[in-house]
Amino acid sequence: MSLLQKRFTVGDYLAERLASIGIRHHFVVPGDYNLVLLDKLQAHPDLTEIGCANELNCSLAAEGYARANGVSVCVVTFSVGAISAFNGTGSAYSENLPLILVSGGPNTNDAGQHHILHHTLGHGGEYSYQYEMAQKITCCAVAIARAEEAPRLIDRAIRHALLARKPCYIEIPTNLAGAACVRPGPVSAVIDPVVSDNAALEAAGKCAAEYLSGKLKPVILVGPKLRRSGGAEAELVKLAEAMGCAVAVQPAAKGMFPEDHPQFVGIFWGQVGTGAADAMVAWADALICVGTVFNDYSTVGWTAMPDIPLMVAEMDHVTFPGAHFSRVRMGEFLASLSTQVTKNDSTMIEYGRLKPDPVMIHTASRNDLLTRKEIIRQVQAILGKDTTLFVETGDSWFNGVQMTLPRGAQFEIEMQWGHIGWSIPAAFGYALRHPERRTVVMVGDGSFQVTAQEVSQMVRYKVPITILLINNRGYTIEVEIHDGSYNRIKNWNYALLMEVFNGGDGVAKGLKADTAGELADAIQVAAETRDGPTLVECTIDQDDCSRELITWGHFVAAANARPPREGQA
Ligand code: DPX
Ligand code: MG
Repeated sequence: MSLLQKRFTVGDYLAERLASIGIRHHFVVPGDYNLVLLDKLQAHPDLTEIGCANELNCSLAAEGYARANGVSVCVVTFSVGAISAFNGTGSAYSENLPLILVSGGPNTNDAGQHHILHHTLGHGGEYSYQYEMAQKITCCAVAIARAEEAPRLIDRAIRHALLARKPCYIEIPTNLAGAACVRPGPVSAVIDPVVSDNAALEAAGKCAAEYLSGKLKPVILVGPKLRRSGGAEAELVKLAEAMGCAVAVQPAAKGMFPEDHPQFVGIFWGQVGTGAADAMVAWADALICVGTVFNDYSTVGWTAMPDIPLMVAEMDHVTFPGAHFSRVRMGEFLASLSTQVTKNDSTMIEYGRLKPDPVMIHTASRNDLLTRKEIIRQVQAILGKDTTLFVETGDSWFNGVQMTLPRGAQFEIEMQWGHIGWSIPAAFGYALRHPERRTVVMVGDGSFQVTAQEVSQMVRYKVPITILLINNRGYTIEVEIHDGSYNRIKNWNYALLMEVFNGGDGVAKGLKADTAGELADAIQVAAETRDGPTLVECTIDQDDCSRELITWGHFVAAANARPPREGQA
């Protein structure tokens, strides 16, 4: 029977829409409220189902997939599943990723009959709480109550998510997934972008000229929303080259401006940044901020907040001191600005003077006990144009940010949400979409324990991720912010865990590196293992943490400890 002759259902409608917007893998955990829906998604020839170990991991795997693919989907069951998946949905919201969270829901007859249902809070007939919760953490939440409404609501949620670069929520009752439904119209109605308003674009350009006029030391500061805004990276390089000025990059945007570009002056992260970024931003008399996020972490506890009037280009608007322009697309704005600016290399001349000398890197001998610095040295050596480096919350942030990315290398970090354990499922989701790249994860022992089960899906789907698990026996970043016995954790035999996950038919490798030579050998094994993950437990001393982490920790602790202002306590 051809697809056209087949009876079409709500589940088929969703499947068709997901496939047509570019979804190739859908992440799922089954439950009786979503089983019919899963059958429909499975039946679509362009969709591959990826089972996850739990819904937290499922949502974080989808979060990582959205980083690679631009959009993702996570399908879970009611409450017991969805409420766990809200965490990864929150990550997608704060990291600006369109993740489509789909939850099965109770049979439509049950609400009216005031039934008490399993997987619910137990109030007879009151099941809207999940939809109401989802409204807070998505840009558009829809709960389908009648099959006839499904096309309109599904299209509305997906379009909102794609335009806002935020997650959306779609609830489909268990008895509607298989209900008859019309077929979808052209996908352009859902995916076509909104273009700039010409008058606003022109006015913003004039305002930019005014902002830059007379400025001798303009600097560009790149933030993580540059990539999330979709396709403005090339325009940014064009603008930078037209201006000839210094370009500094926020830590969460590392890699969004090429680090081998002569105008790259380092990661702007206050006292823990790289190159001469901090000095250049402090010296600037005009700062063009592109997709920047100034939060307590990126400003090192508010100590690195630029204090001059800013020009801020966002995904769909631009603001200046004293003026705001809505519906100005970032890419279009940067492109038009690059045609009107004049070249001024004064900041690059200054950078030439401030630029730190290259550091002499000590190479450890094979038998030397492993150190954090030696791990960085060895990881730096494997970064190539096809590598994507995931760095987990913890000292891995600071170690990763210190590295130099060769052209083409990608860097993924979750600095706004900062959920420990994110990197394992997120790297899994990412690598499924980018099998041609080498995905490397740097993750601490504490983070790994949160989502370790998802390594078993890497084994199951034969995904060759290299996991460098840095075992410093505890929550070291927390030690630096505020120490207590709660920062110690139970040690595991991490390498042996891979045998558990292999379960007789997997081929993943688990290795332990106590010395520099053992790490070099393990990295070699990881490079040769193409049909499953390699986990390398890198043991380091408990006190072996970066200078940057300690410095940053002190400032963040001070920001956390500010006493309530008068009248607040
Ligand atoms: C916590 C953090 O071992 O890394 O390098 O030892 O710090 P380091 P680990 O992975 O430990 C991580 C730990 C406990 N943060 O130091 S960063 C609080 C926290 C969080 N996310 C969630 N729960 C607690 N960030 C989900
Ligand atoms: Mg640790």
